[in-house]
Amino acid sequence: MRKVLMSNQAINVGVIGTGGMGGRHVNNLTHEVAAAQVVAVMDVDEARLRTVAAACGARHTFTDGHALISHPDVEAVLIAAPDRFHADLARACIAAGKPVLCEKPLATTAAEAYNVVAAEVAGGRRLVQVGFMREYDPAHCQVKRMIDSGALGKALAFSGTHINASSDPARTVEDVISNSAVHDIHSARWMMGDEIATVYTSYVPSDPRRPETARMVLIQLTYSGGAIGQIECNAEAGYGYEVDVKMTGERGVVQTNSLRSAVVRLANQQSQWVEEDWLQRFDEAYIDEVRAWVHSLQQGAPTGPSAWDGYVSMVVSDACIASAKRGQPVAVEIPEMPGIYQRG
Ligand code: ISE
Repeated sequence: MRKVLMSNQAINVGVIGTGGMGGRHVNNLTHEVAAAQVVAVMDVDEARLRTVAAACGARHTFTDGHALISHPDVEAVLIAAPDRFHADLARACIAAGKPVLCEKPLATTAAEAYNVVAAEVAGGRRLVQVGFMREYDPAHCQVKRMIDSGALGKALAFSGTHINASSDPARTVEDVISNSAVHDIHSARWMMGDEIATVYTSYVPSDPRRPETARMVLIQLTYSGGAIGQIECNAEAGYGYEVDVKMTGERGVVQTNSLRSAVVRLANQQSQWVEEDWLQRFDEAYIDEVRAWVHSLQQGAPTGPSAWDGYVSMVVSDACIASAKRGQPVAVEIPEMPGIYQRG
């Protein structure tokens, strides 16, 4: 493997965006990954930027992402800016020859995501990893190992449930699919080890007078190899956050259980804590994701979810949005995967 960074030394990371997600990554890189140090942070909120820089000891602060990417002290970049900036910043990292962990979605449309893939392919080596952190969640990994072991027989169906507590203001159908359900789309491909062939999306608007909004989205899938699947994405459940997957094989079923806390029985009631958001539910996954990313860079190049995965998830996301608008099933057309993305 051609090395992106020739180093057994700590890798100097620059983090773009220090809000909820970026702030968590800064914290994890600083306290949980011995092989990394955050040397630069960028945010347009200058007060937050100063607080985060002081807390992690970053020596450089920027209010412009491109300035951070081109700074010579920055060896690798983590992008946690708003979705609409992802593709442009990821391409800047590729142009600078710097590895990048880009939060999902890689772009807000498949066409934009393809530009990232094209830039990476032109450079002839992988630099981009996309933040599909569920690949690092212990329970998801167990499901994947079990299905890949063949013990359950051939996989027949995927089912994903994605419950978000609330959204204010109401979200658009596009946003619920491209920002939230995109995780489930990636899980559906990853778990099944097959591509999605058709999608059929139905949804309930958040405000019945505004059909462009969505609170509940249901996506039915068919796969190229004949399996089927479904994704339920609730943007406004009102009670908490849950993500689960279930795989049905010929001989059995394997599924995660989002409710990780102890079960309490009291006063003729049984109860369990439901987590509030993804930062709670995927706390371990986010740590393992950045650890694995930094380790992969020390070994040569990123090995986690690729720009290709980021692109294909957006092709499927665009098809889901088109299906929601037309009220009809839509076929998913995926071009041939370029050689640099072969895993293993
Ligand atoms: C958010 O951006 C995430 O990435 C979370 O994992 C997801 O559950 C949530 O729906 C998204 O808005």
